Amino acid sequence: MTWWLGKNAEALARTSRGLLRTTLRLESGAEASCRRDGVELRVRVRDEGSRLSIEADIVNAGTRPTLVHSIAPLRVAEARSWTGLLSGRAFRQGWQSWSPALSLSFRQYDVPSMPPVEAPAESALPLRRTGELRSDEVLALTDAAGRSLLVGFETARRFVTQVRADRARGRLEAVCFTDGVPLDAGGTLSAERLVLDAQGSPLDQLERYAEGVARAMGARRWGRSPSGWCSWYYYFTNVTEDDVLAQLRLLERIRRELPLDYVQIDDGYQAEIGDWLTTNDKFPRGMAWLAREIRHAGFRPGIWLAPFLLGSRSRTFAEHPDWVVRDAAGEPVVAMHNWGQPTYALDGSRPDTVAWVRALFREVTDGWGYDYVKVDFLYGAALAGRRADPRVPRVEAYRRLLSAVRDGVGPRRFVLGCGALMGASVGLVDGMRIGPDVAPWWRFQTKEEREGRAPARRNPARALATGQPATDAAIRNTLTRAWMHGSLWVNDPDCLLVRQDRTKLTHDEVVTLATVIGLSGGMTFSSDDLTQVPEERLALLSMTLPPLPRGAQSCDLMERSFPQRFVWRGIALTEPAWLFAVINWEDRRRNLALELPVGDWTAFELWTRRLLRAAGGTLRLRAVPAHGCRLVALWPRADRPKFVGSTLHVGQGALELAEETWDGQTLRLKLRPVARRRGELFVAAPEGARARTAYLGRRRIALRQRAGLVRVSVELEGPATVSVRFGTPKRAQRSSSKRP
Ligand code: 9PG
Repeated sequence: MTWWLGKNAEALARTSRGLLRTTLRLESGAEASCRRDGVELRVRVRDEGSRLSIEADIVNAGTRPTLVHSIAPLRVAEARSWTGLLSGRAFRQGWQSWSPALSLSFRQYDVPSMPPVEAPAESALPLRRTGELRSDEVLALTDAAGRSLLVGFETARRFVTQVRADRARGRLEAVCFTDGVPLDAGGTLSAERLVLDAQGSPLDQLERYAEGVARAMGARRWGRSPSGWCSWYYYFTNVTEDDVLAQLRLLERIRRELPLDYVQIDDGYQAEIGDWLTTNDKFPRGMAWLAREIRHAGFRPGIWLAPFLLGSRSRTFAEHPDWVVRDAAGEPVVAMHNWGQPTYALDGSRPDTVAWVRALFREVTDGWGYDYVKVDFLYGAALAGRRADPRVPRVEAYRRLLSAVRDGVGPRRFVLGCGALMGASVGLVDGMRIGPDVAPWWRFQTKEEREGRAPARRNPARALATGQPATDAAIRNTLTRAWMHGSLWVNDPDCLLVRQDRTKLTHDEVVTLATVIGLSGGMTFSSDDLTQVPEERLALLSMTLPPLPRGAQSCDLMERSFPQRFVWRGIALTEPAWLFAVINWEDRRRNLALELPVGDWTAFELWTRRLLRAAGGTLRLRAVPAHGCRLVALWPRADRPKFVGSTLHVGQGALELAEETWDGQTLRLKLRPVARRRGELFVAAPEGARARTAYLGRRRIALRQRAGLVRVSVELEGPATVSVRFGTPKRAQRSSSKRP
């Protein structure tokens, strides 16, 4: 591996004894050190297969304690040989669930993140220049020549980290913010481990990075993503016990079509933020009773808490004012103004707060009976400020509290992190919200815009900028953080809203949301009043259930801030070889093109129910509606009739098709319904082949054929075989594809 980063690499540290600085050779086995006033910076470079890792320690060899402010295991300045990378594009993200994650060009301004999604570093000043991009934990760079480089911290046990690139200075820097923790004489403090990867595409590098973080941090592996219903996006804080019961009654009736695992009560049951075990009067029979009702109906109970926040009005805060993080003046640090009050952050350096969190979650799970906890607004515990024990840096304080959640919940129940730190949550959560909230509208608007008091601004940079609730931003992060899914945790793309009441989302926007959540393989939660949702919209939800066993990736992650192509790869004969979601982000209808992988394909588009013809390796997708999408299934071209898709599941065969056989005359499709029972199957017929009859089991069913596409409507009670008999074209051939 050539480390063309050049000769100008250094490592630096800021301590109370001053700045330590040493040059560093970027090759395996290299070591460097420097010393100042009894304090030493030691750096080691190691070969990790296709990557290099850099470990940096501060050793206090003196006789007095020192304070350690930051360690930069890598800074490269004026590296002329690679500055090309700083004129390409970079993938950047923020430190927590809601933070924007996207690629930007060095000609753009970085996204102006606002609290609570702002970059956490002490020097997170507003950026005033273009060409200066910052990313929390990991930055991936790529240039026009096709070179790429990932720089990322593989651990997040104690410290907040950031990677920064500055085109004007030709500088790249990876910094670990050590919060000024004291280091005693004789002590050692290690920075989080940094890795560099220059092999393959940025997406390869990000996937490898996720695997590295997963190994280093002991990621949990849940398996198939959970599904469920969540109260938040319809009822918000007004949710009542009766609302939940009404959903339960409906869910019991339609559980075959909507086989959801969990019914999750969100924000709105608690007496106060911090007073979790006291229920408000909208839940008169209490949360243990409701958990039993949910379980009795055949679902597993889930519940929301913001366990690291204390509302200023809460009894817990009144009784324990010393439990919160404070600023230099001794005032509580405000984690967020919400729920009509300031909320403060729990101090995780204290044994009593950690014990309180553990006991709280034991009660919610073992006591009340909840099997799933959505723990929200977690970033609060990692805010800068004064903690009781100054030796505990903020990420460590965060992890102590999150470990207490895990201890209380136990190893087998599901923990969903939300508003949560990314790397620092790995190994402690099963699922992770990886984007801003969805919303019953497409794009973020200010209050004035929503109320029609200001004209809507069309500047897309604004949509980039915020972690505020908006469906476009939620979808964007689902695409841009897809590489985390299955490695670090299961991704939570947030809820799928399909309703027609209380929403401004158009039909096309709902279809895009369903398609992206469906292909993501991530958690699939509904959050509507399902009693009000018309049948054809329930069908959209049903088509995403259960979640696919594997996730899709954004192949144009580094080309656009809002990726247009989300790609899922099939591995079995009953799966499409490829599934492509192609999204129109523009506000007007557009023709889009999809470049196909090399091969000879039959392409079926689900939402327009059409076979598409490739011209020169490109598919033309005509008149894709504003904010709409197309879902294209590619199958190896066959000279016989062939299943190409269905409206039973977005996976287009991946789940519902068990086996396909062709005996020269009849195509037999063995189906195993997973959720949706009533739908259409699509079969591509070669030239001249004419479908004559179709049967569902022994019962004759109607079929339609237009040009090369045969359509049959089915309603399945259970596993069943659909047979379509063809009037034989002259030269019938025998072939079949069976699962081994
Ligand atoms: C409950 C909600 C839901 C939701 C969570 C979280 O002000 N903010 O920036 C802000 C961001 C997200 C947010 C609330 C406020 O939503 O993501 O699913 O559980 O809390 O209050």
